[in-house]
Amino acid sequence: MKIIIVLIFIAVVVLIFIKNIISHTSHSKRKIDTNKVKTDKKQDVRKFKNDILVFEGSPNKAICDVMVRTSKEIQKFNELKSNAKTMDALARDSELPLLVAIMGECKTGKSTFINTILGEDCLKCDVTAATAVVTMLKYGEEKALVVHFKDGSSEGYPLEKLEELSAEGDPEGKKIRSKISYLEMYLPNPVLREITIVDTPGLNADESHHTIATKEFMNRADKVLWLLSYAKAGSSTEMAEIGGLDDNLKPICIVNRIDEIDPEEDDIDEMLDDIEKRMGNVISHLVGISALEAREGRKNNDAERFKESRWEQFQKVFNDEILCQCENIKMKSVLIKLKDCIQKLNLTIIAKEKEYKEASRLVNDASKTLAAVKQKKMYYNKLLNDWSPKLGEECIYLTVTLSELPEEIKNYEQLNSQKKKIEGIGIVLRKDIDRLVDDGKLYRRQMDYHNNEIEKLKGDIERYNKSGIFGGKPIFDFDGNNKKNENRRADVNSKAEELDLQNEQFRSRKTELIARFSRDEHETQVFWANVRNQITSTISDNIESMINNIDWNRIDSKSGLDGLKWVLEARNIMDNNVAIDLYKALEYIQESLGLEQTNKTVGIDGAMKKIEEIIIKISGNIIKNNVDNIIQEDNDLEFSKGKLA
Ligand SMILES: Nc1nc2c(ncn2[C@@H]2O[C@H](COP(=O)(O)OP(=O)(O)OP(=O)(O)O)[C@@H](O)[C@H]2O)c(=O)[nH]1
Ligand SMILES: [Mg+2]
Repeated sequence: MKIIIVLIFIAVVVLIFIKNIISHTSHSKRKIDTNKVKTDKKQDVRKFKNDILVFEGSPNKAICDVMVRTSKEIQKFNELKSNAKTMDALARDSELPLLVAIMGECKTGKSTFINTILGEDCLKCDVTAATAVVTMLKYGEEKALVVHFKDGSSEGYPLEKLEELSAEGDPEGKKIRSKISYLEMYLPNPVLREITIVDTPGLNADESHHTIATKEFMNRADKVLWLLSYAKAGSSTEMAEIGGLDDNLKPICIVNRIDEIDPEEDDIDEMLDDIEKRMGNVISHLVGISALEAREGRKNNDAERFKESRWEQFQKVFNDEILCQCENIKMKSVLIKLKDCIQKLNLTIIAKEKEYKEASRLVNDASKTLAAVKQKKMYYNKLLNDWSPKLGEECIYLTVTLSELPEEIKNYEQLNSQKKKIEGIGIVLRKDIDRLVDDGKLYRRQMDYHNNEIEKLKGDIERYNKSGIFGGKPIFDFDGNNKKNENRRADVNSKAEELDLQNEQFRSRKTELIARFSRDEHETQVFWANVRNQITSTISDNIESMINNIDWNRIDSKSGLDGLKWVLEARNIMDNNVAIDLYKALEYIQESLGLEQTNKTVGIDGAMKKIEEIIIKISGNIIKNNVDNIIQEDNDLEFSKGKLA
C-alpha cells in the first residue's frame, strides 16, 4: 500500500514538472514572439520618426524648429538638397524679427529714409555714391558689422569699413564688394527689436549686379516699403517691378522728396492723389514724405520743418500697418513661404517619381523586347533546322510547305511563285516518268511476246526440219510450212528491228528524263537555299530592328532605378515625419495666436490645408486690427472735437 502511495506521489510530481516545462516553453515562445514584433515596430517607427518635437517659446520658434528638422531630413536625398537649403534659409529668417525691405529705384532716398526711421545716420547717403550691396540692419547690444560672402562664409569687420564695403563709389572696396552676398549691421536701436530693416541697392542702377542682389533678397522679405521720387513716380518699368512682387508683398508706397515740390506750382496732395491713382492696386498704401527734411528737422529740433516733412503721417501708417502687426505679418509671411517651399518640394518629388517611373517602364519594356527577341530567335532557328534539305533524298519529291513559313519572311510571294513553278515542273516530270514506266511495261510485254514467238518459230522450224521420211527435212513442202516459217521469220526479224528501235527511243527518253530530273532537282535545291537565305536575313533584320527599337540611350542615362526607392522614402518622410511635426507646430501656433483650432488632417496635403486655413485666419486678424485702429482713430477725433467744443 505504502509503495502504491509513494508511486502515485512520484507520478503527480512528475506530471506537475512536465506541465511546468510545457507552459514555460510556450510562455517563453510567446514572449520571444512579442518581443520580435515590438522590435520590428520600433524599427519602423525609428526609421521615420526621430525624437518627438516639444515646442516652447514663440510660434515662430516652433515653425523654425520644424523647418530645421525637415531640412535635415530631406537633405540626405541628393535631388532635394536645394529644397533643403531653401528651407534651412527660411528657417533662419523665420526667427528674425519682421524683415522689412526698403526698395525702389536708385537715388530715391532709401538709405536716408532708413536713417530717419532709426533716428541715426548709420547708412551712407550720397548724391553719387550708390548703395551697392544689400545691408540688413539688425538689433544688437553692441554695434557690429558682419559680411556674408557669396561662398557662404562670413566675417566681422570694423564698422568704419561700412562705406567702403557698401557704397558703389568707393574704389577701395570694389574687389571685395564683388564677393559679398550681403552685409549685416548690428545696432542697439529699439526699432530693430521689432523689425529687421533691409537697405537695398537701387533697381535701375547701371550696375546690373545691384538689381540682381536686390531681387535675390526680395524672396526673403516679409514686408516691402517702396520708395519713389514724386517726379518719376509710376513709370512703366517701376510699375512692372512692383507688380512682380509676390501678392503677399504688396508694398506700402512712400513718395519721397516732397520738399522738392514747389508749392507755388503744384499742390502736394493733388500730386499724391494723382500718383496713387496711377499706381492702382499694385500698392497697399501711399504716403508722401521728405525723409531728408524729417531727419534734419529732428536733428535740429525744428518742429516746423519736421511737420512739413509729413513724417508723422508715415509714422502712423508704419505703426498701424507694420509695428502693431509684426507678429501676425511675420507669421503669415513665414507660412506662405513655407507653403510655397513644401509645394516645390512635393513637385520635385512628383517630377522625380514620374521620371523614375518612366525609366523603370523603359527598362521593363526593353527586357520584354529582349525576351521577345530571344523567343523569335528560337523560333527562327527551329524553322531553319526544319527547312534543311535532307541530303540523299530526291528534293523534287519533298513536300515543300511554304504555308508553314511566317508571312514576315521577306519575298514570301516570290518564294511562293517559285515553289508553284517547281511544283508544276515536278507534275509534268512525274507524268513523263509515269508514261515512260507504262511504255516500259508495254515494251516488256511486247518483248516477252516477241521472244515467245521466236521460241515458237524455233520449235516449228526444228519440227519442220525433222518432218521428212528419214527424219530430215521433207523433200516436198506440200503444206507450205517452210514458206510460212520463212514468212514468220521475216515478221519476227522485222518485229525485232522495230523493238530495237523502240528500245533505243525508250533509252533516249530515259536519258532525257534523268537529265530533266537532275536539272529540276538542282532548281529545287536552289529554291531550298533561297528559302534558307530568306529566313536567315529575316531573322537578322527582325532581331536587329527589335533591338534598335529599344531606346538604349535613355535607359543608360537613367542609371537610377534606385531613384524610385528614394522617392518613396522621401514621400514617406513627408507624409509621416514632416506632416506630423508640422501639424503639431501649426496647432501650437493656433493656440499661441489664439486662433480657433481647425479640423484634424492627415498627411502632408492635410498639413498644407491647415497652413492655408491659418493664413486666412491671420489675414482676417490683420484686417480686424486695422478696422479696430480706424475706429479708435475716429473715437480720438470725436474726443478731440469734444474737447475743442
Ligand atoms: N531733397 C531731398 N533730398 C533727399 C531726400 N532723401 C534723400 N535725399 C538725397 O538724395 C540723395 C540720395 O539719397 P540716398 O538715401 O543715398 O538714396 P538711395 O535711394 O539710397 O540711393 P541708392 O542707394 O544709390 O539707390 C542724397 O544726397 C540725399 O541727401 C529728400 O527727401 N529730399
Ligand atoms: Mg542707398
